[in-house]
Amino acid sequence: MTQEDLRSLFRTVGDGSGLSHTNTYYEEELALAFRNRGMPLEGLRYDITPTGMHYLLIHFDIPDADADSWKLDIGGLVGNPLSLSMSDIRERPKVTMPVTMECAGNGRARLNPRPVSQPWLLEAIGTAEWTGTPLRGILEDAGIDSSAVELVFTGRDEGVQGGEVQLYQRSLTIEDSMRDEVMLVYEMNGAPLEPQHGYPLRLIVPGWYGMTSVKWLENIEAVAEHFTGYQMDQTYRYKTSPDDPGVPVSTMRVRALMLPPGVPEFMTRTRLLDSGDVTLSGKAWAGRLDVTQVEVSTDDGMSWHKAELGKQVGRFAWRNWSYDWNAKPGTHFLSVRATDEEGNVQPTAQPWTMQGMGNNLVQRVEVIVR
Ligand SMILES: Nc1nc2c(c(=O)[nH]1)N[C@H]1C(S)=C(S)[C@@H](COP(=O)(O)O)O[C@H]1N2
Ligand SMILES: [Mo]
Repeated sequence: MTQEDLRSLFRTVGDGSGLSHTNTYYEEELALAFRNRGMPLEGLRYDITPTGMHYLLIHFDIPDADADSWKLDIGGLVGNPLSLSMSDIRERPKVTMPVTMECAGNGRARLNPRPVSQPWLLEAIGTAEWTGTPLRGILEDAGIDSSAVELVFTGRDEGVQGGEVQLYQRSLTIEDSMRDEVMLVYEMNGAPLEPQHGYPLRLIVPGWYGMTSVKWLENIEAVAEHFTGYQMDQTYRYKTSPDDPGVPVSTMRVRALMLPPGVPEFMTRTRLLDSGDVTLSGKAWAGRLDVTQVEVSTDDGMSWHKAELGKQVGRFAWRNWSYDWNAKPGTHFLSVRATDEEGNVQPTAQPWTMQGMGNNLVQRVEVIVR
């Protein structure tokens, strides 16, 4: 292909006039996007996301923290309140588990109209090997009172959101907190947690969207009523209008992503690929459910073909998929969609909500084959 051919095939124009301008972004969203990086999609090639490529989401600031003086307090409706140091926690039974985590806002910026917030496209995802101790053992030692219905998890980070001064807090029912896989972790990918990922201690709730996995965890309180904090009742809701109380966001919806084939054009990320046989591949996950099917379309969603399911990285981690494609010269739109064991399949029309939560609309990858 000549330079002229490529210039006319790729949408980029020097002044940006060839770029997508269905969305214009506020500078504040850009600032959030710098703070809260995503996983570059080529990171889909790794079963375990390198720590520096795992997505980040931090509502306020990364707090100052020191493992030597850190204390986790467990109180409220418990028979035996505890105050644990990091060495107390490290002495407890140790488990390591790969867990796929996704931000509930992943896909938000692909909605139209776009909810203004952290403008994720598809990259708020990662799979890390987390090391820590099961929460359940600690709860058993604390002796949760039978009158308790939820645990409130409080991080050290403080800020203002929706006009409310708050610490980052989320709650979980006692039943969900007692599940075998829920962990208090102090290592990620074999190294101490980095400051931005919750050093020195965080919660990991496998299968749930990321907001549940409270970082910089300082306090667990057993309470007798549903906790109505900002991050529970004001946000992380599937709401369709301002006065709709909405439904709480919980486990991750089914989704597959494709490792973009070939090489990218600098601005648009449209792919350039040589014609011939190519194996398309990627990862798929479905919260606490299993992925039962992955399908690929190479004709912009007109027809779908079963992909081969590959290795599942862990009970609560994504699984590989692949599909062999004979790429013919021209422009193609590739898509992938997954189905979970309950028959939920990713939508091809946007699941619009006020806060842009749980948008698992299928990915669409533009590819120019030469
Ligand atoms: N204390 C605290 N915990 C938090 C958050 C936060 O802002 N503060 N963000 C949550 C959200 S919305 C997500 S998606 C995950 C992101 O975890 P990561 O940055 O380690 O990927 O952390 C969750 N835990
Ligand atoms: Mo998130």
